[in-house]
Amino acid sequence: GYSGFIFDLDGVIVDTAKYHYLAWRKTAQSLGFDLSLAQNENLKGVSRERSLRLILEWGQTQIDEDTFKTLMEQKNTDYLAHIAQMGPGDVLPKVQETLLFLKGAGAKIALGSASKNARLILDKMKLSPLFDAIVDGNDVTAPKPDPEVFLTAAQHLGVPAEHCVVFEDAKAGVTAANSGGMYSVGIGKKEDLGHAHTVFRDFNEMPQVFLKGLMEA
Ligand code: B16
Ligand code: MG
Repeated sequence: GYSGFIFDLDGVIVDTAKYHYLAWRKTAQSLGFDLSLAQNENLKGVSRERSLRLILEWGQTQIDEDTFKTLMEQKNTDYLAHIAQMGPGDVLPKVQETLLFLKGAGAKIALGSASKNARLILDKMKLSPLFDAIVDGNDVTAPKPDPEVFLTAAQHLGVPAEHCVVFEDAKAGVTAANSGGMYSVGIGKKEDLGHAHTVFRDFNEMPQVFLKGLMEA
């Protein structure tokens, strides 16, 4: 059965995807173009640096390395200003219950996030103590869709990849989980996450028997 459960952060545990979008949109607008929600879908789970490279490509804009660094810093400052307002009440519905249920059943739990702000956010949500391992954007070199972040998380848990389940809201994250040989659960729309093994809109829609089934599989 599956005994390792790896959670993405942004868009799975907290709805920070909207803040990433607001901050990147501001970046794009400062350069004279806009960033659509559809484009933003392709930024989910993507590292900060790669996100800015994509945005510049879409806006057909070239900048020097110094400006690139400044824009990344500015984006993070704007993003953190949104995050500053958040607290435990912003944990998405049924996430805490799911974590407690899995823990109670003896499963191991990890965070597998591309974000360099992951530890800060998990602390703010008062969820850090529930995690047996935390792997984030500071710990890996190859960003999603490379499976490194999830493989490292599995390693820290001491659970083989093929006994791990990954919860992901991002296309790139589902791809990463699949290529790591894990069971992928998409959190979001089937249209975006059709390559996941299973998709639920959110944790409210995920019955406990589904999790039990995975553990007993
Ligand atoms: P940061 P996840 C990802 O987190 C976000 O989905 C993505 O939009 C963001 O660009 C990336 O983290 C880097 O975040 O700028 O905070 O280092 O979904 O993998 O938890
Ligand atoms: Mg995400």
